[in-house]
Amino acid sequence: MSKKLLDETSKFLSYVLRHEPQAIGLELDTDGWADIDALISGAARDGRTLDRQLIQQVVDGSDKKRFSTSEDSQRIRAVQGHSTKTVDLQFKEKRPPATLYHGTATRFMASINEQGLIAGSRHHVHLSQEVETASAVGQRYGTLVILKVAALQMLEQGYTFYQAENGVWLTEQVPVKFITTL
Ligand code: HQG
Repeated sequence: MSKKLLDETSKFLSYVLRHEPQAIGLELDTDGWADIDALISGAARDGRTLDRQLIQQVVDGSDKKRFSTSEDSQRIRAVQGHSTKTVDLQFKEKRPPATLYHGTATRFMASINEQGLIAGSRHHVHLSQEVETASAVGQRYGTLVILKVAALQMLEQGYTFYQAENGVWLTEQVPVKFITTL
């Protein structure tokens, strides 16, 4: 299986399982689960050949563990990162470490300095425990800026944090007063 095919398939799965399931006539339940046979036939109508082996390799090989399959191997979902309104994942609340990191780009900073971090089209602001992960995320958008978020202080002031099963930290928003630049 070529890396290119695995990367392309991972991007496709992110697209349909997080954002636009309707693009291939796929139904997700509120927990984000899609039937794997329906995913394969929906993708085929879109001219994309998927099979269970390829899907499983993407699930197992995903550096960020973006996807999971059900115990009976009949269903698949993205574990976080959704924008589609049909999905409402019930994340467990969790006490965050003192500091979490968010990677972004210089071009967003004027707006972030005014509004804080907002979820945008996704359901949450995404934060990470490691600077390296935040760097990789921020670099996708331009010249990197790493922001430090005073997560524990936020918790103490009533904000809620969740952790997805792949370790990504989530919160609804981060007001300016809790943000510093690394
Ligand atoms: C920025 C990756 C202007 C924010 C990662 C980011 C993550 C603002 C962009 C996941 C803003 C949104 C998500 C404000 C935030 N004004 N810009 N007030 N507040 N922004 O892609 O966090 O590889 O929706 O800094 O691991 O970059 O896809 O979010 O630059 O978990 O699996 O608006 O994507 O996972 O971009 O990345 P995104 P993100 P995957």
